[in-house]
Amino acid sequence: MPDPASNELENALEQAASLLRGVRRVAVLTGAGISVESGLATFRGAGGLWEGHRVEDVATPRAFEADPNLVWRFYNLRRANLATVKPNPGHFALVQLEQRLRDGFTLVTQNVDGLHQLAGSKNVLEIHGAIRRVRCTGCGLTLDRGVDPLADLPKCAQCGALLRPDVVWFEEMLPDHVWPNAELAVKRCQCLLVIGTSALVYPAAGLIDKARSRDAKIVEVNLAPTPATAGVDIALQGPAGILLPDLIKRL
Ligand code: BJW
Ligand code: ZN
Repeated sequence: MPDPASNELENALEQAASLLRGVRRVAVLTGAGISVESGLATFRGAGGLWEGHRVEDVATPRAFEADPNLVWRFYNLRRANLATVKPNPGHFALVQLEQRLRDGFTLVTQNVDGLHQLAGSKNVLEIHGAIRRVRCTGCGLTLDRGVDPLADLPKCAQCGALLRPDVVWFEEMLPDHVWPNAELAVKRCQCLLVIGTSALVYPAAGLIDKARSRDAKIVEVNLAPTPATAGVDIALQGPAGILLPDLIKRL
């Protein structure tokens, strides 16, 4: 007896491949789920990064002002962990998609882990910043510090003020040299691939509605249904590290 669930997935994969074969402009929105098969934790849910921390203790500007040591300890652990992880087949599948579409491909990522670039993706918009970078709270200087350990409370070499991770915390605006390009790519695309995000955090999640309002087709790849699932054209349920290579192989 064929398994109806795998039949359904097979049909959905074929439909998604046929859709992608027929379009020239694709935008992709990724979240923490695409890096799970590299060994990184997601934010929400069991085993998530914020288990044991209240979000407001680590991911708001107020939290950093109140206890920069706690916040830096949290980010230094994550920076050190990045030294041990590599991109997975899901990241590499998106590199192949970009090679196929060339200028018609934009990868908008909420991830701060840098794994898309490490895999070889070129047109990447990091809308929530990058954990490898630090930013001066005094003069605004930004620097790529890789994943090497930093001093407990690192200071700016230029002005002496406290450095912070160059990421976007709750209640902060998204970088104004990146966000408008993400909106533009999504408004122009014919198909938006939404991969491994809970679609809970705005304004990133709002990109899905933006694409839909311009009649783009939406394909979601996620282990589990999200608030976006009901409104997408094709939902592929399963691990991105398996489904994305399968999808790209069919093109
Ligand atoms: C797999 C898988 C596998 C697992 N394969 N899939 C209404 C009320 C109150 C507040 C707001 C509101 N509307 C908007 C806001 C503000 C707020 C917000 O959205 N809050 C909501 C939570 C309600 N947004 C903001 O504050 C933003 N700024 C802003 O709006 O500015 C204007 C403003 C100014 C002043 C005041 C108010 C507003 C900024 C948002 C910044 C988010 N920053 C973080 C931290 C980055 C730094 C760091 O890494 O530490 O970004 S939060 C965190 O969430 C991180 C992520 O990028 C982001 C999204 O998470 P993601 O990637 O979706 O991960 P998860 O864990 O949620 O989901 C993983 C998914 O993967 C799941 O679905 C799994 O099923 C799936 N999965 N394994 C495929 N193998
Ligand atoms: Zn400075």
